[in-house]
Amino acid sequence: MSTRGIANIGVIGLAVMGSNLARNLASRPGNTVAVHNRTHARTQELLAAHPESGFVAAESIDAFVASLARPRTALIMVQAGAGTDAVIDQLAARFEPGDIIVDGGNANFQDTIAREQRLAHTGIHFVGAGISGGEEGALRGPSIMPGGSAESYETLGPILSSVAAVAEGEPCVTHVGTDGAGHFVKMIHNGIEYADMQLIGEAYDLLRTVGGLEPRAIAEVFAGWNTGPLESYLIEITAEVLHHVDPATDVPFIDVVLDQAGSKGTGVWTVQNALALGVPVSGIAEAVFARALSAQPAQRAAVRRTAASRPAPQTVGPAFVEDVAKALYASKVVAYAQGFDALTAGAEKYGWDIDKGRIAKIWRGGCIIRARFLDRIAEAYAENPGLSTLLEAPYFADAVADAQDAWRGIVATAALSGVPAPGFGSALSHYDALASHRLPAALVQAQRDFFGAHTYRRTDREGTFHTLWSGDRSEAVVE
Ligand code: NBP
Repeated sequence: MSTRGIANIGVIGLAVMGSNLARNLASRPGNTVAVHNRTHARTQELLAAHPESGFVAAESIDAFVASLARPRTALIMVQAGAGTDAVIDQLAARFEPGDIIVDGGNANFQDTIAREQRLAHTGIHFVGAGISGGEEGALRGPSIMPGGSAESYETLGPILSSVAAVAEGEPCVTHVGTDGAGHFVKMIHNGIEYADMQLIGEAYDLLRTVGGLEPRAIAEVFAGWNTGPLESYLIEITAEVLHHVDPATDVPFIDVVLDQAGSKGTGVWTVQNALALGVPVSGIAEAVFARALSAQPAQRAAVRRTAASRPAPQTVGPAFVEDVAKALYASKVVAYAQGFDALTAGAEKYGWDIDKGRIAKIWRGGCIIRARFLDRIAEAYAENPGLSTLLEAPYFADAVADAQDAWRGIVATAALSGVPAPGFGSALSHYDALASHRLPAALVQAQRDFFGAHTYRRTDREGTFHTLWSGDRSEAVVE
């Protein structure tokens, strides 16, 4: 039987993500899936393991392209970077105007913008699609954040909707914006994920070090939290991790894991871009720095040796666990508010029409930060799409106000007990800075004028001014 033009979607790159997505696609009615991998043995393994998928396998790139129906639609799931470029070039040499190349890997959105521009003259649509949920998500339903042209989404939308996770009856996929918007939104998702994980880590540390709870008891606390407003995938898996006992040593698994965290770089990208955009994503930055600090064993050992006596953990009362929950919730509100601020700034800079309420909705299922909480964010933007910050939405304003006493108490307790809580602390400072009537930025601006004649504006009249600091200290109107 000829396989010419029979597949409505093709997947290139059949490592764990590509093969799981291909299987997911093949399991949905209406899809016929072509598959190709540089090393053909991998394709053969997939076919042998999953004959039920009815894949159209292609050993060569020419056969792969020939097996696709028009407009040809190919999803690239290869290693980000040079591998992706190599495959794009292979496809672009064979595709025709109107065909669609989708990069579902973890590309930097700037690379996606450049790749789209590179292909623009060919009439081939290039779509960068953020895909979150890891290998399990790829197989069972990820959250998908495609960018690219609106025209390509007409073909792509139904295909991606068929495999995406479903939350409250809606597929977790939407056309998030043009060119690199998909990978930008995925980057921000990952940044928020970093912040959320750090905050959960700090809650665990406080419960253990100050609260005196053992991992199993903390697991129960997290399992309980997972039935309330903190309900989320990350809280759920934290309970499971803390329950787990290392089979080799019979001690809590958490105690045999080296306390040095790694990363693949998307948190760093988020912070770098937010810095360039002038958006204070301090929760994400603290999370990235906390991982970096953890991976400095020599410094840690040196300061452990030289540090003066360490404070004893504070004595805490029966409300401690509940207070930690409140501090966690309030800090999380700030971290998400910061992430959505970065989305707003990116959309403005790159000209994307990003619907933040829709983004909150497609993050409710399939992805790592999926949570009940995102419903609240979607509701907040539905009520007022022009929110200047999530912190002004009535629901979040009330939630943070309710948590405030506990939050301050926990940050103070952490400091007095010598427990590092950079996420909780910076989130509280962010909130307090926004809520302050007057900030010491006035002093900073005056200092800038003193040493660099950087000028200042006044509270009592319009204009730009400079004080003649090294002269008679009279004030000059600059403009
Ligand atoms: P890997 O990132 O491990 O990449 C392996 C695949 O890339 C293999 O199919 C390999 O072919 C292919 N490949 C390479 Br390497 N260089 C190539 C080239 N020059 N030409 C053609 N193919 C090439 O796979 P993965 O972990 O499945 O991830 C795929 C993408 O999805 C990545 O961008 C990743 O960042 C992203 N992602 C991963 C996750 C996750 O949880 N793992 C989650 C979300 C997104 P070969 O078999 O011939 O070596």
